[in-house]
Amino acid sequence: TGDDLDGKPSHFHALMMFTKVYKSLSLQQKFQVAMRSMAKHGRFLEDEMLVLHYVSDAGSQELGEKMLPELLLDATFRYEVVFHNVDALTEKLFPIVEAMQKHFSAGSGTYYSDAIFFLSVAMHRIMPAELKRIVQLDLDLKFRSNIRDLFQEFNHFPAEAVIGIAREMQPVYRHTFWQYRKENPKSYVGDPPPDGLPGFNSGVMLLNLDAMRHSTLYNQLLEPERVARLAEKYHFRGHLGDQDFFTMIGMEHRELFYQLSCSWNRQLCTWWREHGYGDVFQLYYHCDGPVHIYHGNCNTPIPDD
Ligand code: UPG
Repeated sequence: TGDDLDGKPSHFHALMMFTKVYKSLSLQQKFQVAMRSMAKHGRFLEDEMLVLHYVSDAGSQELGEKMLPELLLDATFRYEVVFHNVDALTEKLFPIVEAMQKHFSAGSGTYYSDAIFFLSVAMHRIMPAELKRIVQLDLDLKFRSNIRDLFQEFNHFPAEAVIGIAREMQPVYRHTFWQYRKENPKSYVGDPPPDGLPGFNSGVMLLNLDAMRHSTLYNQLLEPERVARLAEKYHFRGHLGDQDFFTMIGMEHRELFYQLSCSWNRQLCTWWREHGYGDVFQLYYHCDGPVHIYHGNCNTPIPDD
């Protein structure tokens, strides 16, 4: 995995969280849509391989192994499937992310099992060094373009960037940063695009693991004191895990993030339109251009093309 042929990566790694799927018909349906559309639009060169990583429990792995051959029947490319045990990963992850969990998790306590929602944050310390780049995807996606083109976005990262991620398309962080915005009325934090900083959405993420390993700044930001200091500065209290962490450090250090186009993560959830933000909603929700990936977040139905 992660090998180079003449400096050209021949293996393309994609990872999805895949837990409790065996007991949720809704997740199974999302999985089918995501994998069928990925297979349908995926094009790779002959010597290339798409490596599909799933973070699973035993029951979901068994189901995944049974369903995948059929879902990928139309694939014209070579692929390989790797299952990672969620408990084994959680054990490695917990000590690294334990301190930040209280700032970015629902509820009051720090739950061991919530650590996995921060996998992307410390993936560079969990995965073997040979793995240089990986794309992390939610299950509630529908591809309308070749996933190989998504990997090409790694080539546009500026020197200091470690993660490629699209903006959040609802005013959720306008809400989260309410107090900071009141104290700093001239700040762009939580404002809509094109000039504002609306935060990030974690449904589609390009993780340059090599760059994450080598970035002194990024690794400093994982230290509990640094996280606590920033959370205090921004009065930040969230419940969306990695997405909250990246949003918060992105307000302070934009150079760490390559802004992926909204067409690679066209989120469809409209929850905040009905919950106090109808007046500004469209400013956030708007996205120009052809959609490469639909993201049916908060269980929003995805259009049939
Ligand atoms: N997942 C599982 N098992 C579960 C629940 C979730 O494997 O029981 C995985 C799955 O890959 C899923 C992902 O986790 O796609 C995210 O969970 P999901 O239920 O899709 O999150 P939502 O709460 O609907 O979405 C919020 C945001 C969304 C963001 C996501 C991840 O709306 O934009 O990408 O959280 O933080």
